[in-house]
Amino acid sequence: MPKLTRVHARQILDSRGNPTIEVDAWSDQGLCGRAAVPSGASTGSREALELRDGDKKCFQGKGVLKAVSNVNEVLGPYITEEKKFQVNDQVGLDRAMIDLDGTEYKSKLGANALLGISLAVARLGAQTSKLPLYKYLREVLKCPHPTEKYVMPTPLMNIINGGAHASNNLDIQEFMIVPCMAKSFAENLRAGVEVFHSLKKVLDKAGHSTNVGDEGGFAPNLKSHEEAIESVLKAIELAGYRPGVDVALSLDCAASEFYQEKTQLYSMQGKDFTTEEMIEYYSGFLKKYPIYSIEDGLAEGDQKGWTALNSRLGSQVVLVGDDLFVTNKKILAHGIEMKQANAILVKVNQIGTLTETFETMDLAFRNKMVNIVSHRSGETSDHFIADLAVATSAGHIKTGSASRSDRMEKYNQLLRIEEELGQAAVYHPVRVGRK
Ligand code: 2PG
Ligand code: MG
Repeated sequence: MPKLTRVHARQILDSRGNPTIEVDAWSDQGLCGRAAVPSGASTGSREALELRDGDKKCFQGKGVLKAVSNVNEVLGPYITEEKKFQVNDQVGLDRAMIDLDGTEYKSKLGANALLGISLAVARLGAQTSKLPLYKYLREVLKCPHPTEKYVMPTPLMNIINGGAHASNNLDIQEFMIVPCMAKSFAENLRAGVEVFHSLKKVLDKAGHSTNVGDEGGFAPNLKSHEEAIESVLKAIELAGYRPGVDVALSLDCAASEFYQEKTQLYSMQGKDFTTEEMIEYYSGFLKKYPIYSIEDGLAEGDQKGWTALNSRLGSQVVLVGDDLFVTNKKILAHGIEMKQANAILVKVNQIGTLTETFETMDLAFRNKMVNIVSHRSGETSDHFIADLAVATSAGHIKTGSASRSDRMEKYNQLLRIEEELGQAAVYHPVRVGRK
């Protein structure tokens, strides 16, 4: 088996024009795997550390040259010394990097440094095995997967952007659609794209801006969250689909962003809400709208609130922990014990290695939780997560709207994979159909 002989990192720019890290990993056969690291805006406080230089004179403090040098001068020499790793020894490699860093949140060397290597080596392994990445992740690295056959993910497409992703007045960060017609990924994607274009017409007609936010969704100033939801429902109908049957709705509230730790109140749409009132607010939404999932409906610090939310609404809707679980196995285990949610958002850079991502997903699958593989609001053209979603039969991918190449790259990769797989099944969300 070929050995890992060299890794090299460089600073590149992401979809927001912020620096990020890209890594090349080489084998002794001369093959090279490459990966780039994404970056969030509404981050959970317990995410693994994204190491930034902090030099205000350079990229306003957002440079990643320290992380680059940690790859080139520290991690790289250590993991390639005496060619000690075979290119497919992902677990050995990831563990060695975690041990070398030695901190709980990868704060010494930076999760961005570790993740760049981890993903680049997985790509190198796939090349060496002459397998497409999704097959390599499943067949060689034995990633967790709840179904024997490959299942194409159903997309969650963020077509109205608010919160930290846009400069508008919407506190809820993401108004998403879930095209779920169970025919094929390509058909679902087409429906999503058609709804996106119809939404442009709906917003235009109502005199709203159709500029887009960080994830390629529209970012209009609207009267209320209800107006956002109703605009999306109109767009679904205008595109010729049935809301709640062909295309459902999904929200990412990113509520940590508008939670006041001190008062334990949520400040939203010009009002303050207690946890109980927030739960009531969502319960009202579920009565009125065909909502499939609610992500980060409460803040990560509102630990008991999550248990109350899940006990009240968990049988009606998919409740997704993003900032709450930060793709961390230990934190997820605690959440499972507390019965806090029935779904998890999976973001590779929240935890910092592929091996740990697999461990977290495995725990979630074993507890029958819905898994949603997700992009970050700051992305690159790297489409690793598309392969990850298929390899793990995750069921869902959340990777933005139907514009901006950084988002479309992931959808396009899924089209390629579906073509290659032939008649692959597509995930059908069981709860959709209820209005
Ligand atoms: C989220 C993500 C991705 P960010 O909150 O789910 O949509 O946003 O990357 O800014 O954390
Ligand atoms: Mg989120």
